[in-house]
Amino acid sequence: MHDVPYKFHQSTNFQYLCGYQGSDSFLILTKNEHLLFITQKSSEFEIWEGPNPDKTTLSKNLGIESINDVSEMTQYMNKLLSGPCESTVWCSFFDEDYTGKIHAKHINGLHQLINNEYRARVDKRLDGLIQKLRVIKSANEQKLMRKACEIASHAFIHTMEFSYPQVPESVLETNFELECKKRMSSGSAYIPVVAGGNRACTIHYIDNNCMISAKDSLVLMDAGCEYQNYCSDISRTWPIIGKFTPAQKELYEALLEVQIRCIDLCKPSQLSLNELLVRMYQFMIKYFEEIKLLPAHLTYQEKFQMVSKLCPHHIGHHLGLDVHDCHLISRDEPLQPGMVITIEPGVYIPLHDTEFPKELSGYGMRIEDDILITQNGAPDILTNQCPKKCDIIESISCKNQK
Ligand SMILES: [Mn+2]
Repeated sequence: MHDVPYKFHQSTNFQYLCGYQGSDSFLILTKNEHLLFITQKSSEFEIWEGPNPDKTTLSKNLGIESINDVSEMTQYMNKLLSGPCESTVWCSFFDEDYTGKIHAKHINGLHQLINNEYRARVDKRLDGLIQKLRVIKSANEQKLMRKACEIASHAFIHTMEFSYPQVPESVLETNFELECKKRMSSGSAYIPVVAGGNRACTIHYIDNNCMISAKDSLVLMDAGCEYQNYCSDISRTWPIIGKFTPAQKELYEALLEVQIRCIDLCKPSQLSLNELLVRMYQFMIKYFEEIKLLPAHLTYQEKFQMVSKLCPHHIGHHLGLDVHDCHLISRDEPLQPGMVITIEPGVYIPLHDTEFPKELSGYGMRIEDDILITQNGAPDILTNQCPKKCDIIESISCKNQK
């Protein structure tokens, strides 16, 4: 669209290192100095976009001594590189196809220096190193994440309470966001999934443009909010008419049992996200067999294959400034205190598949919480204010039946 403003979202690595919210900026950290180079608007643009930040206040707020204009950056780097210091330059902006183009006008000079003259001293793998820091949340980050989880939990309760048959999915989506914003969240952390009936089997269903009918029966919502740049990520499944059918209840309780057992394993240990995934399949075999969802004649191997089809996504991911946080950290890394991960088993029964009970055909369920791994071992469920027990879910979701 021509000439229409859009919201800027700061790069999360940049956010993590300095907290500055403006666009087109560069941060240089050396052993002795911290320098921020920012883009100042012309006075004509200040009328449209608001005043430039006051450099002294900015310096004080960010704890960075030196705030400069972006036009001075190449010159500074030239001086630094040609000086006596021979140390490596670690950089994180040469994602050539993407950042390189966006910032072309600022970094062309720098590009020349780094790709030619000083090439041997440059290492472009800074992102992975920053993620190694980001994956362990500080006490202050934990506080912000707890708040993001609390806000989203309350927004879920209000949205469940508000729901009724013949409500458009988009209205639930908007209701969730409203409840988050009422609590000073900046809004949804990602486009929520609000899926009635069989649409829940489409894992990334984000159209959210259908009416949820009584016949759809269940609604699956996967939503989270951002608070002070930190994300929460929750999934719940509830009956749109306020009561599960006996078959749905049985499946829901089996899935919840799987989720609770997996959360119990979220301790500092040798276990990694990938190992937790295997444990999840094992629990699914146990609890789904108990409710006779899995045909008894199958071998263990076949059962394993079947549960991995019933839940085609991973058990979880890291959570933080990004919803899928620290994607460069391997899912084989053991869990450590300070990590925040999601635990989100789901079960999606294919439509008209005669291998499964007819009354469950086409339904999808997911239960997702955000877990802080703690030093003392007990998993800290940051989203524990969001109800998930069957009877509580029913008592909340039956409140607004028309
Ligand atoms: Mn998630």
